This record gives sequence, structure tokens and C-alpha cells, in this order.
Amino acid sequence: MSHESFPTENPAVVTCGLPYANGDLHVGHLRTYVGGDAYARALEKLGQATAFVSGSDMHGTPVAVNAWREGVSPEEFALRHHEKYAETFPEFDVEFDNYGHTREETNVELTQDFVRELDDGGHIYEKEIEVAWDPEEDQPLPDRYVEGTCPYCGEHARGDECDEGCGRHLEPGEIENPTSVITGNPAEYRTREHEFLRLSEFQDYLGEFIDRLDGTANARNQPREWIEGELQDWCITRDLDWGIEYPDEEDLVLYVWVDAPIEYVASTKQYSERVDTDGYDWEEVWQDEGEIVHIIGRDIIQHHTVFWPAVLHGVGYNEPRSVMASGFVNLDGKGFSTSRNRAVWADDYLDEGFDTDLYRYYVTTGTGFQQDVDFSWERFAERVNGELVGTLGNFCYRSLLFAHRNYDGTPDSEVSAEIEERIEDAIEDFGDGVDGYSVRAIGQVPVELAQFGNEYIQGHEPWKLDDPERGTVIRDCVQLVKAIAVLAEPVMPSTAERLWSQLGESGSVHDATLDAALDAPSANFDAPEELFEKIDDDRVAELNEELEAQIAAASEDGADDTADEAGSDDAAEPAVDLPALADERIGFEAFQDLDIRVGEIELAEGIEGADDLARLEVDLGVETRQVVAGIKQLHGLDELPGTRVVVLANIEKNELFGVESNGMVLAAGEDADLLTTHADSVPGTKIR
Ligand code: B3M
Ligand code: ZN
Repeated sequence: MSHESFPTENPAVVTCGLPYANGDLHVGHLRTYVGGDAYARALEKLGQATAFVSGSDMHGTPVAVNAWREGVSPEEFALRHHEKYAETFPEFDVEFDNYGHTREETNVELTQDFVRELDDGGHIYEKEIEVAWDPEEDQPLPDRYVEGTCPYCGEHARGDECDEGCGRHLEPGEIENPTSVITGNPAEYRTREHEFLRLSEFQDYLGEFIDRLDGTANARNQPREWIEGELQDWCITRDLDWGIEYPDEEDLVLYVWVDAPIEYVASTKQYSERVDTDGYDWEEVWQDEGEIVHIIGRDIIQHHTVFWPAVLHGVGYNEPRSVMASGFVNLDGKGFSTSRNRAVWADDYLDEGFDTDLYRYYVTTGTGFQQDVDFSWERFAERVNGELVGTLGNFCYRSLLFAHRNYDGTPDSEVSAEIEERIEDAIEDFGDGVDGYSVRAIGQVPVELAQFGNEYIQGHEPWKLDDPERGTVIRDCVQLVKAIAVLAEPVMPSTAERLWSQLGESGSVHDATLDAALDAPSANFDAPEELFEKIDDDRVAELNEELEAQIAAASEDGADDTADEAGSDDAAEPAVDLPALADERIGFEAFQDLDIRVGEIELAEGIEGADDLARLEVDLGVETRQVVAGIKQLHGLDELPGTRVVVLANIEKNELFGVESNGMVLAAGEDADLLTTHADSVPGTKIR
């Protein structure tokens, strides 16, 4: 971490990537927003002044093409979706301090100011380029109006992004074999004059910026390849009549990726104007000393770590402190597909009557933020029944019930030192979660505390004790419940609020800061109610049947893959099918031939000329081995030393980029999720 830990003296702004106002939201889209909301709440719990903002992305071809397909104006189409999003987010307790949209006056003005400023600073120039054109309709085909092949990886790509392959941003004219989305004809090229940002001039700045940037490892590492390579200038205008006009040029609009991130600033400004600058000053955050935290989907890392910081720097604004890029959500091991109706829609989830905290907990704590997470009703029920009903709910209910029945509330005794220390540890873990940009770690804290509480109650068996011993144990338990309420608030705000009121506390747990976890609980409270309800197997079967029926109905209707898409995980659409389990069995002896050991990374560094490879020195107890692993883009190398890993020690030696690799570090999936041990086996321990 290259910045001061939270909380700092400066105001913070937490932003969430703007959803394109072009379709319905499903639970996959909501992941980034729930993560953002939980992170912003956690900052506030630490006492950090924080604004949490976002807005709908109204412009660009993602909106224009879908509106055209529906036969309505982009304005009407986008506004309809915007209004729906503004309503849906709070239903999932995603409570933005301001949720605007990119067509609002604040953003239009600010965007044009930014562009003028960039122009005045000599950062923009005009150039003639070849743009795709539909010969039959005689119209330009910007961005998503054209589909073809990615020049970098050869996969299918649409307009300005390689959505099924390498995920790169594509400049106008770059796509190969372009086909018009309107007529299906091969596109032609025409020469047009466009405006460009001299991105290449920001290379040195961006190189320094990326070294300073905090956040998830994917966001800090992936951009290096682009920044250290040749930076192409960035075309910032389009031949389109839907967008913000390029200042003083009537026939060009700004590329949607110019005005969209400026809405982060505009939305903060709107918030600031509402609470007036005594409460929160947008200029301080954006132009002076503020902690800017961007929370996005992992498909838009390049926009937030290359284009956007260049723009901010070009206009003399502050730079992002951190970028947290979330993985995608899959459904039963495959990508969501909005067009095939293979999705759990936000509205359907709510109609099922499930508390949104169940989803919030599931999605934030299931995997690390940058990893993909799988949604299935089975797994959902399993985690709700286990961690929430069995651990957290159980501990709180039994503690408060015992306390209420025997003491009418909190027993009149002192909290014990052991419990105070345990809560202090939990507070520290919570703070580390915030500084480590791990929403998962933040969400795990209250459940671990409840787990401890259950063991504590079980170990002390207060039902067998008399006062004052019994009173002390119950007093401790009530304190733990209070701490759980405070610490659970970011990830499970409505549960925390219910718990708060069960504890007889006044006010709202949302306003409580972390020190409240150690404040004495109220003397009296009523009988508690269970916090969560178990989801039984029949219910799961029913939910699965509904989902299957929904998908089957869509395929009978002939839904194809060209229909509407919303949000930031569209690139997850190509199914990430899990391979079938291997048929061929191996004998135990063959397994025993593998010498798999626990290791501890001592050193991790890059290898010159190799974008993905890291040179590791791994302590295997008996000796330290040099291992080359393809994990450089996926993990922060400086965070690896100290990490326990699992190493195949007797794999043949290999040489990569001139560096010998003497062993193999085991990792799961595309994200190279490193295997580790559950308890504390020492380096060298054999895995059997
Ligand atoms: N509207 C959505 C996406 O590409 C896009 C994000 C803008 S954030 C400034 O995921
Ligand atoms: Zn590609």
C-alpha cells in the first residue's frame, strides 16, 4: 500500500462504474455496486468522511443500438432505464449519496469544461481517420454499430471493445472484417476528421501513477503492459448524434468514455451542493487532497487506469488513490446471459422475498473481490443456512434471548478483558480489510466473531452457572452481539439495523462508528427475533425449477444472442463452462509419486521481458527453491512474500526467459487463485 491508511484527514469519494442505461439489472450486475456500497459504509465506520456516488451512463452506442432495436429514441430509452436503476439500487441497500446521470446539466457542463481545458493545454489534436461506414444506409458505424474480429487476439469483437477475447479497448478503424449491425453488410471505410487526446504524452506520468496506485492486484498490474508499451493516442469523438457535443463542433459528439467518468465528478458536485460545502467539498476531493476510490468491473480496468487518469492529470485534477476491479458473477458455473434469460433478475430475487442482505453477504464474501464468484441457489442456501442462520443468527439469538429472559437485558457486570481484546482484534481485522481493499475480509469479520461467540458460550455453558459468573458470561455475549451489529453493517445493513434495535439501542447503526462496538450495551431490551430463516431443500428445488423454466421459455421464444445487454459484466457472456471431471482414474501410487509440499514465498519479482511471469523464491522447509510462475498480472508481487502456497516439488525443471524454474506453485483457474493451507502447517510439510 503506497498511501496512508484509512481514515485520513481528507474527504474520500467512492465511485461505482456507471451502468449503461440499456437493460434490466440481474444479480450479476449488482456485485460491483454492493461491493462499492459495503466499502463506502466501511470507510464511514472508520470515521472517514466519504461520499458514495455513481450515475447512469446514458450515451454511446450501447444505449443507441439497443434503443434503435426497440424502435424508441435513445433519450426515452435511457431515461426509462435510469429511473429503474435509481429505484433498484436502494432496494438492495445500495445507498448512493448521489446517483445522477450523464445527460444532466452538471455533467454536460463539466465535460465541456474538461475538454476545453485539455484543448487549451495542447493535449488535443485533429486527425483524419478511416471510420467504418454502412454503404446501404450511407451512415457511419461507430463502436457497437459494427462487429468483427479483434486485431490483437482474433476473437469476435464489437466496435470499441474485444468483448469475447482479450478485452482490449479498440480504436475506430481497428476492428477487422467489420460488419454493419444495422444491415449485416460488410462495412466500408470513409475518411473523417476526429479529435484525439495525446495519450502518448502522458506515458511518464502514467508510469509513475501506476506505481502509486492502490487497490486490487488486477487493477494495479494489468495496466502495466499497456502503459509500458506504446501508448496510442485516443480518439475522443464519434460520428453520432447521441452524446455530448464536442465544444464548438456540431457534427461530432464526445466518445462516451470521455463524459462517463466525468460523471463521477459531477455526481460528487451535486452531492456537495446538496449538503453545501461545509458538509462535503467536491473541489477538495477532486482538485486538491482527496481519497478517490474507483470500484469497477474488471473489463474496464484500462479505462480507469490509463485514459481516465490521463484526463484528470491533463486538467490538473487529483488522481485516483485506488481502483478495485471486481470479477464477474457466473450462474451455476456459466456466464449470465441476458439474451437467453439465463439470469436471476434483481426484481425476481426481491419477489422471492429474500432479504437483500443474504445476497449481499453471499456475493461479497464468497470469493475475493477480483475473483469470479459463482451464484447458484444450492450454494446460496448452503451459505445462508450455515454461516448466517447457523453461526451469526444462532449466536445473536441465543445470547439475546438468554439475556432478556434472565436479566431483562444486559446483566449488570463488567465485560471481561478477553472479550474486549477479541473485539479489538475484530476491529483491527476490519480496518485491515479496508486498507487491503478486501470487501470479503470486511464481511467475514462479524461472522468470525459470532463463531467465536458460539464457542465461548459452549465453552462456558452459562445455563449451568449461577450469578455472578453467569452474568459475566452473558454480559460478554451481549457485548459481542453489539460488536457484531456494528461490524456487520457495511455488508449486511438491514440485519445490523434489526440487531441494533433488538439490543435496545437508540438511533441507527448506520451512524455508529467502530468505537460503538466496545460501548456498553443498553440495560434493557425485549425478547429478540431470529435474524434469518433457513432455506430448505424443497425451496431450492423450486427456485431451480423456476430458473430452468424461465430459460426454456426464452429458448422456445427463439431468443438469440443479439438482444440487450446491461452493465459491466457483459463480457462474462461467453460461457465459462467448467470442464467435465476426468473419466480416467489414477492409482494412489501415481498420486504418491507427486511430491507436493507446503511452501512460503520469501521473494517475488518480475522477470525482464516476460509480462506474466514472476520469479519466486519459495521456502520448502528443507531448502529454498526458485520457481517461475505465470502470476505477475494477477497478484501484487510486493504482497506475496509471507504467503503460504502449495508447491509440486518434483516436477521436471524448466527454463523460462532464461530463468530456471525448480518446482510449480499450484493455483486455481484463470485468475491463478493461489492454493494455500487452512491452518498453520509449516513449510516443507508434505501434502497427502
Ligand atoms: N458504462 C459500463 C461498462 O462498460 C460503462 C462504465 C462507465 S464507468 C465511467 O461496464
Ligand atoms: Zn482481443
